[in-house]
Amino acid sequence: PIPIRLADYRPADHLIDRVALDISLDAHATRVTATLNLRPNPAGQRGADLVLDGEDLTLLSIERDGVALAPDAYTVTDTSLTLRQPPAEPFTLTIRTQIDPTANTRLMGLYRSNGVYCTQCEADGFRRITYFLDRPDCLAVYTTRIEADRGEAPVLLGNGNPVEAGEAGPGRHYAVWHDPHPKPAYLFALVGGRLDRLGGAFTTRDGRAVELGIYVEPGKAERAAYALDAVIRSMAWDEKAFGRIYDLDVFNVVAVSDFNMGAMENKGLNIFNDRYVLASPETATDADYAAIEAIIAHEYFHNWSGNRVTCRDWFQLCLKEGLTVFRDQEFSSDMRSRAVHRIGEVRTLRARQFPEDAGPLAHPVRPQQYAEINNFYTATVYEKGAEIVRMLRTLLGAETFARGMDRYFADCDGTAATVEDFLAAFAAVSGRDLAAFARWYDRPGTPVVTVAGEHDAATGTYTLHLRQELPPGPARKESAGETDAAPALVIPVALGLVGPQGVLRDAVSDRVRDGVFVLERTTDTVTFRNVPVAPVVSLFRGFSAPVRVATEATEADRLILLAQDTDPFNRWQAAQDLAMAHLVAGSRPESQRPNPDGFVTALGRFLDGEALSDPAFAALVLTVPSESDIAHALGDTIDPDAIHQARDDLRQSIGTGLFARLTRLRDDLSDPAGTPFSPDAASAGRRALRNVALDLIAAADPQEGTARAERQLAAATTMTDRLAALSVLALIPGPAREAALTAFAERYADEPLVLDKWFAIQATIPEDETLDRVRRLQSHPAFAMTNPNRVRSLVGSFSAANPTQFNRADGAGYDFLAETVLALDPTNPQIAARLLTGFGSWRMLEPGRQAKAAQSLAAIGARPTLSRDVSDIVGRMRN
Ligand code: BAL
Ligand code: ZN
Repeated sequence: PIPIRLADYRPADHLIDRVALDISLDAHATRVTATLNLRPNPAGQRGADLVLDGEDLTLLSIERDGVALAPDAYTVTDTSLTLRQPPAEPFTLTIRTQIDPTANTRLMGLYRSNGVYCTQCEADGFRRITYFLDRPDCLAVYTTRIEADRGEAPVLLGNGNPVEAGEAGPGRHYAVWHDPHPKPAYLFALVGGRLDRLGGAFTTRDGRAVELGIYVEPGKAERAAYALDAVIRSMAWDEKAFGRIYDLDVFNVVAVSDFNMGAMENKGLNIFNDRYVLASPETATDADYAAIEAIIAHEYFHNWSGNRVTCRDWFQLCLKEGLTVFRDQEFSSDMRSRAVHRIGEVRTLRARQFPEDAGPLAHPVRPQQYAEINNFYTATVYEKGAEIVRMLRTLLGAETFARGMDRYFADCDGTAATVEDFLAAFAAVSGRDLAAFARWYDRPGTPVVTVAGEHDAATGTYTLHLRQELPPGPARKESAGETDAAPALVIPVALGLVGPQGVLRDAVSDRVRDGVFVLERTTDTVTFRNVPVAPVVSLFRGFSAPVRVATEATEADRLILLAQDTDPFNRWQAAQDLAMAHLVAGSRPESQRPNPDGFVTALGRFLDGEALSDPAFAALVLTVPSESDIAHALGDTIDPDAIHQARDDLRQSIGTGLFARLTRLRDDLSDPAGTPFSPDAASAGRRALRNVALDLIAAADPQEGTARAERQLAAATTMTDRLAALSVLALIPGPAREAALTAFAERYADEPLVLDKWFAIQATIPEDETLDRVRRLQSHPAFAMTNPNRVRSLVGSFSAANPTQFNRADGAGYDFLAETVLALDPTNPQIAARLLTGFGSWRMLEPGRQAKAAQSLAAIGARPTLSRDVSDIVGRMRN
């Protein structure tokens, strides 16, 4: 595919001020009449042809200012409609097209999900509805008339506010929606179908009464209660935290079951993957509730960061996504425990973004080029993009940052903006030059910060030497033209000194302000005074920058941080580092396995001291790093079986060493009979800790673990407890596991979202038979290749979360993924391409597995009819 480059951006040659759409829904022959008010763009090229985007459309007619166009006045191709020599004055085009929503398996544009008509237009789906300037810098005011069979689609929803509704001939009805806020086409949406509604209300700070509606599959309205509550809390929070007020009379959320993404922020009409709306104690885990809260908030917050201020072009995707992730993280932190949430954010970043940044798909937060934009909805754009915003706040301070946000929204409201516009707002309010900071947007790869310290007892000083560098690898290749001598990044290092008795509060340095040192050169030095004894340095508190840290810290140093640091993130990090030292050594065949007793004893002390005061935090401290984290700590010639074994061994050591404590903890944390369910963070934390304890008990004693898990499964009143027990059983081969899996499937035969969990648990069993099991499950009646959630649960879990089996030494796991990608590509290339990213870390593997992975990638690459989505990923993966 030919790449599109940021450097080639130029404004459109025409503008569309107003759009009137008349859409008559039909399962196979939906008719769309689009009336576009066009004019030449003063910033564009004078006299240029008008080139509209279009894809999979049947053109029925086209008129200019009410007069049918002569056939030689325009040209239609598979991807465009070109009007030659358009007028130099404003004019109107009326274009009638026909589309087939039932045949739309790509789930982009207008399609049907379980019989419900719905749309997905980001990034470039609107061109599958009508011919249009389908680019984010083309902002128009939309009025949409939707007509449908009343029986088939009693509910008709559009963007903006409802204007009128009525009969439209025998059996048919219509609704008109008007959105007064100019928007790009990617924010267009409509829904038509049989849906139940859970209604609510919110009054904005400026007195606007907003009608809220959550629309779901008939019979499931009560499962939307948590989502509705999250909408109300999001609206209130955005007013208070960011001064952002909602700007329409209605706000609707619709849950559909076939959806490529998690959700979509269409103006006034958010459309969601149903897994991020529907929740009940019987069907949803605590993690599901937290995800619903976060994603409802995320899509709502886009109303300002994305919709009112949108992106000039798709290279600026992080402008709305990174910022909105930052905003939803702050919301969730305020709703829950900030420290626990921060650890979760960093775990996600390390699990998804660090590997991406270290592999063949590495790209800057703001890419310089793309072949297929749908492949850039990545952890780098979202999660690392959020970290950049967070660093900006750390550097400027909360108060200046808040003024900068206000300035950004004020200056850019109603525009399609750039990263430069965003930074300009903060430069204006702070008087700071942010040019060096801006390098974060353009530099791929995770920087490594190496830190060494020396204590001088005679002067009572402690000096830290810091060095930043970009590790060699794909990221360097991607940062075009940059070399080892690339200018430094601006890295906020939140830090403090700690001793065996606690934080050394008297230690000060002129270069540390509010606990933060700013590393803006390749190397630098910081000296603390008033340090009578050799301290331990607590670095990157709260994970103040998305970097890897290399230090000479010893086990003793880390034990001090775990016990004494005041920063909860770094206490957790110390436990992770202690575990990782064992896991890395244990994963290397030649190395001596260190004795974990000191670490296990420290965990025991930690549990005795505070497990019950903050169970959610304790659960995280007890969770050993994932196999993927260990692989990335090792860096190369990875043997996934050795990693798995090392992790099992450490879990077993912890379980054995703390057995009595863990069983007691489970008793202490059990809920008295009749305790009502609450999804709040404190209750979820108690469940999390008792289930981590169960996992470790089972690791130490599988028989005891089986018995306890079976009892928990029988008595559980929440999906969290039931699924945790099933996950424990899934790791222990034998009849108990198979019986439990069968019973679970029978109980939830009519609950597709719950069966997704059941698919995922089985796909991640680390045993040789799992691939056969996954293949068998592909024929299960509840599985469907047409449904993205099912594919992600079964195939995605196997490739992304089962390292030993996906990376089988015989290459069968790779072959399976390649087959599935090729099977899916013709119908849903977006999901096929996403699955293919399961190969993202293939170059880190030992040579035998690398060769097998290369063969599978070559087999995909050899298919002559690949979609742009898949061919882009496979090309970069093999490059
Ligand atoms: N804009 C795509 C879905 C999301 O990030 O909100
Ligand atoms: Zn988003």
